[in-house]
Amino acid sequence: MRPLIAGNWKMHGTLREAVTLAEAVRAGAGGISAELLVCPPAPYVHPVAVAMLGQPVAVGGQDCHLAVKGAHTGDVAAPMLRDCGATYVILGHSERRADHGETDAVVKAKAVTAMAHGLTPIICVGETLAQREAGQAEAIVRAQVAGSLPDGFAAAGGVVAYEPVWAIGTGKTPSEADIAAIHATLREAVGGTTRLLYGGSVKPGNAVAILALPHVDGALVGGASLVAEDFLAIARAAG
Ligand code: G2H
Repeated sequence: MRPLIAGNWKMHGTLREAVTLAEAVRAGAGGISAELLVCPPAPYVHPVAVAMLGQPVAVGGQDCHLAVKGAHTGDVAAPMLRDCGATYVILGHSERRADHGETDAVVKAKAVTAMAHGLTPIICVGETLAQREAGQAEAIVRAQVAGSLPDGFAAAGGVVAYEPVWAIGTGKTPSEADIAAIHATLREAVGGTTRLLYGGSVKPGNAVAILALPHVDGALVGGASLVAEDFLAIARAAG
């Protein structure tokens, strides 16, 4: 299946920097066979989508509310993201689960809303260091998948990202064997058509090896996605 290389810009940058980064990704996207996606902070989704108009780079949100509208100060609704040009949304990132107490049930409800409003969800799962050291990594991701993915997820093209919490922004990554083991577990859980991304300290230097692993169908890239050349180098590593 066609790999997906997604950039999660998290809460970084000015508007000017976001548009400059988008333009640099756009300029380098020619000839890359992987599908490219950038997920800017919510206020920058529309200007980045405008910068990507007519280009082979998709734009996504980093979260959406489970309701489509209402009294939810500070939140962003799925139809708003779609209206601003997004076609994907990251859901259940461990930073959302930790900072906002998002449970599997909340993530699942958000995914239902996202899918109903034309957004492809990218649902994140992953274990903490304590859970890995306790030998629970596979059981944790299995439980998160069972609890977070709604009916119809595969048919809607939903994507799952395995992001071990202890590898996020730390420069540490699991061994290739450990990534392969979790991805094999995920493949068994979600079936053959769902793209499985690896995320957590993906850099140009480790991307070739990670993206070559079985059942790794792309990457969710944080820090390295803020540098266009690094993001594009990772995308080229997807083959
Ligand atoms: C994991 C990843 C992107 P980073 O959160 O979602 O971030 O590549 O900085 O570890």
